[in-house]
Amino acid sequence: MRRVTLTQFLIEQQRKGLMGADLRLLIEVVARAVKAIAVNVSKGALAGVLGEAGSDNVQGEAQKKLDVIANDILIQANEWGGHLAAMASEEVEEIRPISGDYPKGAYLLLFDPLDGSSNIDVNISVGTIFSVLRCPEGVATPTEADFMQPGTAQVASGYSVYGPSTQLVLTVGDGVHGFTLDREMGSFIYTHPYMTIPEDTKEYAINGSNERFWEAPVQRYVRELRDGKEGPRGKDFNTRWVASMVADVHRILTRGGVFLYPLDSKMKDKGGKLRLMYEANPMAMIVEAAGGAATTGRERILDIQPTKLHQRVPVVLGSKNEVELVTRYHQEG
Ligand code: FBP
Repeated sequence: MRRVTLTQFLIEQQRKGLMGADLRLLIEVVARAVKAIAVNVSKGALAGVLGEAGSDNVQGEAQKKLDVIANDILIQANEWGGHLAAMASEEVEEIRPISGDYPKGAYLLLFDPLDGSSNIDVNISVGTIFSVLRCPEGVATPTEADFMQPGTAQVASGYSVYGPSTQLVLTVGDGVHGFTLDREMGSFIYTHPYMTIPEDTKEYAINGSNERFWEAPVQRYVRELRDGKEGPRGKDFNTRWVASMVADVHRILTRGGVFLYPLDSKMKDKGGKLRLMYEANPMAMIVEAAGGAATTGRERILDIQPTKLHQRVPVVLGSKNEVELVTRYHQEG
């Protein structure tokens, strides 16, 4: 089989008129940063990159050394790249306009440099998530307000998984495509064309230890999954929870499933656990492009009008029929 690299795939997308040269080059810059992060993640203790960085991020969470390393790699690569007007990161409070030393571009980039931080030191898959928006016409120096665009305005999104192999999954609007890093060549090879999510599934992912904090519709939904064949669902379900959203979503892209990080009474005042702009929105774009669905339990995630850069939302995504059932249970109250 002819091996197609990420560069060749993107050039073919451009020839089909699905993207311009600047978006193609931006995605290539992000992919190069992902390769550099993969090297650091895979070195682990050998490079002394495990453990805490000794600082907190804007969310008040203790930063891991690799959170900081991944963040620096993405900022340096994209600052120099020339395709952005500004960027925003889970690890940094304010947006970061491209400084005057570098050429500016037409896009805004948001990213979670290292998703699944709680798994870094225990050698379980982690990843990077990114979302691309257009910078509003005529805006030379973007502000946070220019980033406040609904998920439907994304022109591209993707994630990488640093696991047994390093994979990159992305969409520019024409299906979802997966690439595997060939470490010898140093290139991403096109291995998973048009990834799709089956409408039905027997597998769910949720942090069950939060059950007593969940709202009634989610308690009902999960109880019925557990009751299996003997219950109203009439079939048995299995459960998986990696606690790295990228790994749980990648499993769903690969074999179906439903992922829930619902609103619970512990974080009601925060609005949820996962962040809208650089976790929920990019994953929702990918899941919908693969034939799945993504809601908060109450509304379509991609339709949410953002108000704050680091706002959080409840997330229910994956196999369409399960997501619709959870959403119906919320409507039934
Ligand atoms: P970060 O690691 O980027 O902060 O992401 C949040 C996250 O780790 C998700 O990847 C994952 O789905 C969730 O939190 C796990 O939460 P919990 O520790 O409650 O299981």
